[in-house]
Amino acid sequence: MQPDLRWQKCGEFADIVYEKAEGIARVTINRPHRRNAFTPDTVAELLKAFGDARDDATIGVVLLRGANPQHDGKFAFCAGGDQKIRGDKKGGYMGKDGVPRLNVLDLQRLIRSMPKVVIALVAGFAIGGGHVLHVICDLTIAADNAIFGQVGPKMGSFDGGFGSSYLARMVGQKKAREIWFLCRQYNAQEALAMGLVNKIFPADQLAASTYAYVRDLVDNVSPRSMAVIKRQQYDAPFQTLAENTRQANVEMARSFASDDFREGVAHFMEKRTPQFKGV
Ligand code: 1HA
Repeated sequence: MQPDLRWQKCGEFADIVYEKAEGIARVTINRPHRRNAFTPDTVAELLKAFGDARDDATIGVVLLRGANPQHDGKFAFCAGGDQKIRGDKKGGYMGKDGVPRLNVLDLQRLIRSMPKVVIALVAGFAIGGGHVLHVICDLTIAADNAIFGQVGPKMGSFDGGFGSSYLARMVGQKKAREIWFLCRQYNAQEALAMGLVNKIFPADQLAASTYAYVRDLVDNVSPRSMAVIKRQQYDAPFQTLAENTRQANVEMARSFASDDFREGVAHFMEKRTPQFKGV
């Protein structure tokens, strides 16, 4: 397959670009001015695109990536939740309609449960909720400039569902705790060594190299077999994680009322070190 596939744009979206070509769907988060951070509106669009790809019998593989390169030449897959629209009251992340939503957890569940192979293409930063998104995907292909990490606790936030438990099953308990507690950043080679990514390609060859990799999946793999493998081998043991995710959702809604949550966004906006009080 050539990288110059004739991508057909599907639908009109503000924050994402959704395209299809030759059995592949491609979803691009298109908010480069915020390192492709997502709002509830972005996530609503992602849910729509992923829902369409799930239901389209011609689609076998879905690629998720961030728009690149950015205004300053840097790259980002996704920097997580948009800190600039985190409400200052009890609501957490607020969409344009003023209603707070945690719909990224719905997106996580959709990606895990859909009977299609979902591949994260990570160039640059996969940080916070953006890191969780690539963890949730079935495969991750990284550019050699990729940077991975969680930041939640530094922002008075967390992901107590798939983002914690699934990650721990992927990289092991000690490493997962280090990732969440210390909030360090890891390069592509470190991510490969801990089992976070499947392949690394040079950034300027990411698209072309990925297409060859994906072509094999689209042309030579039975979609039916793949769907059953995804459900039984990988997801069946994770039913409890889905329940954990639901509980984490409740905890998160509670924590929106905390001082720490407000301080998490305040220090980021004011570019200073945080002063958390644990309340
Ligand atoms: O906590 C949750 C959730 C909780 C409950 C349920 C669901 C959740 C879902 C998600 C999340 C989270 O994701 S929490 C964590 C949210 N993410 C962050 O706090 C990351 C913040 N960003 C950074 O640490 C850095 O920007 C970076 C390591 C990704 C890149 O650094 P760099 O290259 O130095 O760029 P920087 O200058 O910081 O950023 C470029 C522009 O993008 C800045 O805008 P500017 O000041 O030029 O106008 C910056 O503010 C903006 N930006 C970057 N990340 C975000 C962002 N704006 C809003 N939200 C962001 N996440």
